Amino acid sequence: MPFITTGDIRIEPCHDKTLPYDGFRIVLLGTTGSGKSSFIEALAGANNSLNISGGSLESVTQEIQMYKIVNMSVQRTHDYIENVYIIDTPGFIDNTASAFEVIQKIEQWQMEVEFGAAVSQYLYFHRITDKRVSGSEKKVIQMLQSTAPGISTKCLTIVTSMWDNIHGSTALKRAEDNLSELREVVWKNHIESPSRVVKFTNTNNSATEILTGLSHNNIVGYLYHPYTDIHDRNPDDAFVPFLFQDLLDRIAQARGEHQTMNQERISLISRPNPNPDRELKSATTSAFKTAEERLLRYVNHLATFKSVPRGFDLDPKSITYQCLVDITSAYQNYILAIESHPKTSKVLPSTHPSRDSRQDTSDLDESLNAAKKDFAEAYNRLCLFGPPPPGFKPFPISTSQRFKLGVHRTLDRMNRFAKRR
Ligand SMILES: Nc1nc2c(ncn2[C@@H]2O[C@H](COP(=O)(O)OP(=O)(O)OP(=O)(O)O)[C@@H](O)[C@H]2O)c(=O)[nH]1
Ligand SMILES: [Mg+2]
Repeated sequence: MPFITTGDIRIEPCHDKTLPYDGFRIVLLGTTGSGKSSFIEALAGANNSLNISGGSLESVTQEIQMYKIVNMSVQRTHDYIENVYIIDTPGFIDNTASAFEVIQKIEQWQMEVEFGAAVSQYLYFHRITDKRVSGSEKKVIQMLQSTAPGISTKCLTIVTSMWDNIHGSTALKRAEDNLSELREVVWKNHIESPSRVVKFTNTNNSATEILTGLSHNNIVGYLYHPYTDIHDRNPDDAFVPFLFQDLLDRIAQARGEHQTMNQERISLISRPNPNPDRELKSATTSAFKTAEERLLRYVNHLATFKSVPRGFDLDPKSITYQCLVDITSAYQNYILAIESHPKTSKVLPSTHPSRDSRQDTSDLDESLNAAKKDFAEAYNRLCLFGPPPPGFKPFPISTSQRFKLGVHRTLDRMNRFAKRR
C-alpha cells in the first residue's frame, strides 16, 4: 500500500517555513467557498476543529497555510517513508484578491519554504450543487488547464464538495449530471481517468479515502511564476492573458466603486447639516478607501507584466496613470466640496454660532485636514510615476494650490533626494 495510516488522522498546522526535503505535498486549489478548508476540517475531525472554513469567524482563507497530516505517510520504497502535508490556498474569484495574487502567493510560498516546495498532487475543488460551472470558474479552469501551471494529468484530482447537502431526487439527479459533465467534458483531457473526479461527503472518512486514493507517483510540479517573461511561454497559453484580463476587469470595477463612493462622500458632506449620520459617513469613507487600496494593488500588479499579452491592444502605463489621476482628482473634488460648505471655519459668520454649528465646523475642519493629507499623498504618487504618458495632460494644479494643500514639502524632499542620487 503506498499510503499508510498508523492511527487516528490528526492535522497539525506548520507554523514555520522549514520543510523537510522529502515531503509528499498536496496543494488544494479552487474558487472561493468551494470547500478547500472544509476538507482539511473534515480530516482534522469534528473534535479538533481548526476554525478555518467559511462557517467560522475567519471568513475565507487569505494566506497559504501548510498542515502536516499526522499518522499518514507515503511508502516510496520498502525502507523509505515520507510525511504527508496538505496546503490550503486562498480561493480564486474572490472579491478582493485577484487570480494574479493567488498564484503569486502560491509561487512565493514555493520559493520561501526551505528546500523549496515541489508539489506532488493538486486537488481542485468544485461545489457540485452549483447549477453549472459558471463563466468565471470556466476561465479559472482554462487557466489551470493551460500548459503554464505545469499540472500534469497524473498530479490532478477534482474533488466535488457539498454531496452531504443534497436533498431530494431532483437535486441528486442534477448533481450526478454535473459530475458526468466534469468527468466527460470539462476535465476530460486533463485527468488520468474519469475516476479522478471524486465525491467528498464532508466526513473524515471521505477525506481520508480521497487522500489515500491519490496517485503516489514521483512526479512533482511547480505553478509557473506569473511574471516570468511572457515571450518564453507558449503563445496559445491561457495562463497569462487570463491573469491580465482578470486584473483589467478588477481595475475597471474598483475604479467604478471608487468614483461612486467619492460622489457619495461629497453628497453627504455637502448637506446643510454635514454630519447627520456619522455611521453612514464612516462606512462610505471606509468603502472609498478600500476601493482605492484595491485599485492601487491591481495597477501595481499590472506593472509587473513585462509585456502586454497577445490579443490586448492597450498600454498598461496609461491605465495606471489614469487610475492615479482618478484618485488624486477624487481628493481634490472632496476638498473643494468641504471648502465651499457654509459651515467651514473660513466661511462661518462671525456672530456667535450655536453649539451644533461649532461641532459641524470642527468636524468639517477635521475632514478637510485629513483630505489634504490624502491629496498630498495621492499627488506625490502621481509625480513619482513620472511624466504623463502620451495623450495625457499634466495634472491640473496651480503652484499656490500646491502650497495651500501642503504638497510642496514632500515634493521638496523628493527633489532633494533625486538630486543626491
Ligand atoms: N455541508 C457542506 N458544506 C460545505 C462543504 N464544502 C464547503 N462547505 C461550506 O461552504 C462554506 C465555504 O467553505 P470553505 O471550506 O471555507 O471554502 P474554501 O474553499 O476554503 O473558501 P476560500 O477559503 O474562500 O477559498 C462553509 O460554510 C462550509 O461549511 C461540503 O462539502 N458540505
Ligand atoms: Mg479556505
